[in-house]
Amino acid sequence: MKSSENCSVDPATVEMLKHAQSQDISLVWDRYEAMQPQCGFGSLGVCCRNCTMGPCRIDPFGDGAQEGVCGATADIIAARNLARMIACGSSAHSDHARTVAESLLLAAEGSDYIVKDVRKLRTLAEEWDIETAERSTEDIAHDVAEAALGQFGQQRGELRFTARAPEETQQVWRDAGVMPRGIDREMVDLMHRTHVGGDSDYKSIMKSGIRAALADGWGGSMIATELQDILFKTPMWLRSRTNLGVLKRDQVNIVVHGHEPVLSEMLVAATQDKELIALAKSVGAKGIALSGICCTANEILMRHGIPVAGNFLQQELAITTGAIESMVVDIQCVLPALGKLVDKYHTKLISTSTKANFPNSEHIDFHETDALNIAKQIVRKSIENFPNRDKSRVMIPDISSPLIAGFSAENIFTFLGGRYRPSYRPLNDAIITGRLRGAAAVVGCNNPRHQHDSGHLGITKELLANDVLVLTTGCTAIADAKAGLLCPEAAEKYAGKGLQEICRAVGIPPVLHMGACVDISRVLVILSNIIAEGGLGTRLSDIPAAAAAPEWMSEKAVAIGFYAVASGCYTVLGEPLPILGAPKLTECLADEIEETFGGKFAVESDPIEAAHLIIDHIDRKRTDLHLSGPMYDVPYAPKVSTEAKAAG
Ligand code: XCC
Ligand code: SF4
Repeated sequence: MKSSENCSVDPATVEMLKHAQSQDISLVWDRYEAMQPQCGFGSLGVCCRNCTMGPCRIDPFGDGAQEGVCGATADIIAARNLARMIACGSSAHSDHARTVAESLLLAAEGSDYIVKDVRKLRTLAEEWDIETAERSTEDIAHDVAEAALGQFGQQRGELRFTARAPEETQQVWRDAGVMPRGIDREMVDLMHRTHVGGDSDYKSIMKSGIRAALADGWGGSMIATELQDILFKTPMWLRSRTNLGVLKRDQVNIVVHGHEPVLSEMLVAATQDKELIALAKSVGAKGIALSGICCTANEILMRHGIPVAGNFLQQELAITTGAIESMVVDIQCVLPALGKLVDKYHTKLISTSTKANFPNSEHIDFHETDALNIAKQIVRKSIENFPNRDKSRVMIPDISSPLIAGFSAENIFTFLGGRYRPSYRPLNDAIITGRLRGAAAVVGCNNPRHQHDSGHLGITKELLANDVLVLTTGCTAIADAKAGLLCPEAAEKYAGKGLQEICRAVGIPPVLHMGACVDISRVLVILSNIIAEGGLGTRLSDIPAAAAAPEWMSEKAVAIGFYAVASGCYTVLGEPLPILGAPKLTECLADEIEETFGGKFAVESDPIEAAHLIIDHIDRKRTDLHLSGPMYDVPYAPKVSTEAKAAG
């Protein structure tokens, strides 16, 4: 394997990598290396196995076959493959949303779940024309849940939340024929048309792909965010810590990993149960320590301040600390490799989703109807496992960082607007005057192809230095938190003068943690609010803003990229989409698509260069809006560039 320092810029990860190497434990980085060289046809997107006349592959050098047995060209094959990635990614977010909607329905009928944010429930009910006057919370929750569930099977019309977008952006979608009708419908449409002998025009395949992606961003993901806020409360800014050092030497460590907060929320409650804490003490532990990995960690961080043990590439390392009694997983981004790994430790891998079993996992089916009892059962099992911990093998890096999280479309303005002026006006004014150059959403995964966290940190620091406010979610947010970027002090260290002034005046960090990846829907709402506030154009694509996913790897990230682009966002990827063997499709997504939607994709693996693509884009948008340049111009290549470059 590469040296530990080449694998990651995170000191805790480097320390644990060395530890794992000394124990002869193979990790995701080793498997990545063993997989080299990876298939070139697959990377370029020109391999098809959609029927058994194939598999077929197109020779990218033009010497061999230029069409599949059915006659499909590179552009058709790559478009179909990409479309299927979008379908899967959108389905993941949306099926998660379905579970939340079902849980809200249970809350209405009386269960362990209760509506914690009644105000948000009522606001959403009014938005959806559901009667609220003189009705009980349960009745309203029932109707909202049913209406949300209706969005999945809706056959005609437009998804409800698309009405949140500026009118002109909605019209762009209607004119382009990509306005999503129903969530499930768009996924089926996309799968159907990619069947052998189906849609054989890469442009119309992409059109359907965009519709499915919009059904994620303005459908599934937004439903998940909104209903989770209603059920578990809208986040409020809070402090916590992150990195493997949050694991406790003397307590029962339970780590949740995956995505759906319907489970992790109940575990938060169960780990606070007095009887269970007493039980933990009876087996010699000082208490029960809950922490998380990946997006489910972000969910309970945002609402309860539960510490985050790490991001995607740290899931195996967490187990190699030897200090985890149970890793409780649901679905998405859980490496099947965990099965083999837990065999070497006392750690129990507990799978809980009806949709996902894992090798070597003990399955405890999580029924929303008996949620708290099941959560308690999981906690009890974890406690009973504490005496099996081999203390001589425990190795927890003494590294963790403080952070502030809990930003939402509702509370960002109480920060940026000041407590007494609840509007987006001050945010818009900050951009209009150029104190803020613009905003960028930096999001996404980790990928062993890239030095862990270096893409996130490199691009984010460079944006900050150039007075770009950064919004973040998912594994990027955890990377930023580990590096101290989610603290107000980070503004002094990394931000340009204008952004510093804003951060100082309102006491915010220069990077705002908006939650899990489904919560990128919060960014869509914020952008819509910015347009509604006025002065920054009439379409989402007018805003001096952009997006980046420096270390993305998942199909969910593809879906997000597409709804971002279709929502007018210039989106810079650190890793190309698997389409480079398809010249026309590549041209379409990197250029032509902008004319219709105002957004397009760019690929740049160097984080500093990527940041400057975004900054240039923001400046172009400022010019288009006839705004002045940034208030304080930053000379190119400030101090962080060299630092990050050296690290890369
Ligand atoms: Fe998964 Fe959501 Fe990616 Fe992290 S960022 S690796 S998708 S956990 Ni969403
Ligand atoms: Fe080959 Fe066409 Fe079948 Fe794909 S659909 S495997 S390109 S014959």
